[in-house]
Amino acid sequence: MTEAVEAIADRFHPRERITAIRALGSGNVNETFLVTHDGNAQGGAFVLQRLNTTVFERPDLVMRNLVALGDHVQRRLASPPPELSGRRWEVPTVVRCREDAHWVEQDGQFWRSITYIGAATTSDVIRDRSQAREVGYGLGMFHSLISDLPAEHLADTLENFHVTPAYLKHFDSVARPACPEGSLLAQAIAFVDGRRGGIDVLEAALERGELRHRPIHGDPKINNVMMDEASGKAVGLIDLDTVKPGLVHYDIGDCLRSCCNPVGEEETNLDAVHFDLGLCEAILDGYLTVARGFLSRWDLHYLPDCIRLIPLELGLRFLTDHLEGDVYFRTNRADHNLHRAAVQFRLTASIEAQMDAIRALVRKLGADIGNGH
Ligand code: GN1
Ligand code: MG
Repeated sequence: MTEAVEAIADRFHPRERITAIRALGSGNVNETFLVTHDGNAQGGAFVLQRLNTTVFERPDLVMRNLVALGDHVQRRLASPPPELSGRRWEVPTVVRCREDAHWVEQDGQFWRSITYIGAATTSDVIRDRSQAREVGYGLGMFHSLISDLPAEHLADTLENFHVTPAYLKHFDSVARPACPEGSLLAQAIAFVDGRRGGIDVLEAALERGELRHRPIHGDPKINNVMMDEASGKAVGLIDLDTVKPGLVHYDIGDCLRSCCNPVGEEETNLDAVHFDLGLCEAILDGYLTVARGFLSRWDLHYLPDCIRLIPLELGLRFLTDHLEGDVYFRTNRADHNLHRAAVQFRLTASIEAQMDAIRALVRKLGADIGNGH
């Protein structure tokens, strides 16, 4: 590990007691490390992260949200909901640096530390339906525990995050190079152009008052749900920088687009990409065991739309970043973002082909939801 990272870690924990620092996870935005140490009563480990301040322009507000969220959930866990009985639930919280500040700013970089959830793991692709059900439960529990955190207690740290029409507007403002007909780029652009109508479906529903903002996670993809190593049960959601007010639909769509493509979002063989309806059913079923109580009929009505919209949106975000020269998502090869976009568009097409079945599934699972709302 570089001397620079060691020096930062030392601001949080005395260097001589640190036993190892290694890269952690596969995030596309921040840089994350696991620091292990001995020499204090708990021993253990913490997560050290360099926040991408090009993406998060107000890291101080990200930290404020993290503290507000942590405090709120700790209060809720003092009398845990019945669905949590027999389970553990963990919330990553801010670890202050040795000078007692919430973060360290050095050489124009923003570093912070959060607690590490032990005896739990994440995976990049889903194994089976029982794991899918747990992922759904995890998202439902997360939503349930923050459902009474007043949205105005959370700052909007990423303006227009998951507002699909805003991403389309941005895409339209970016120069498009001439590209050979039939090329991957030409196909990707044509895919977006063919789907402009209805791209505002969720925002229009919000505007009409059919949907409303609540606190959301913002990025509940499969590898942000931690599973207990022994029991395989969901124990918490990590990567809380995108927690802010939004539509729960963004989260549900994001979770499903990430989990129901069994080959994962980095797949290079496009023909292997598809949306697995069985996994979708397991996730929604797990989600609804907890979320049933706070969803309305309108929430339910727009679920099929968000399942289609969020992969389309992510594809559009990857494609725009490709056209802009990879300024947002971290890449490790030329055309990486273009391939990522192509994966999301294949997934969108697979969802579109199964739309009737998805609507029927949502109707079946939500038959008794929101009566009286
Ligand atoms: C980014 O950095 P990471 O991997 O946690 C992105 C998400 C995307 C995801 C796709 C702040 O998340 O919105 O869904 O990549 N996060 C941000 O892998 O833009
Ligand atoms: Mg993230």
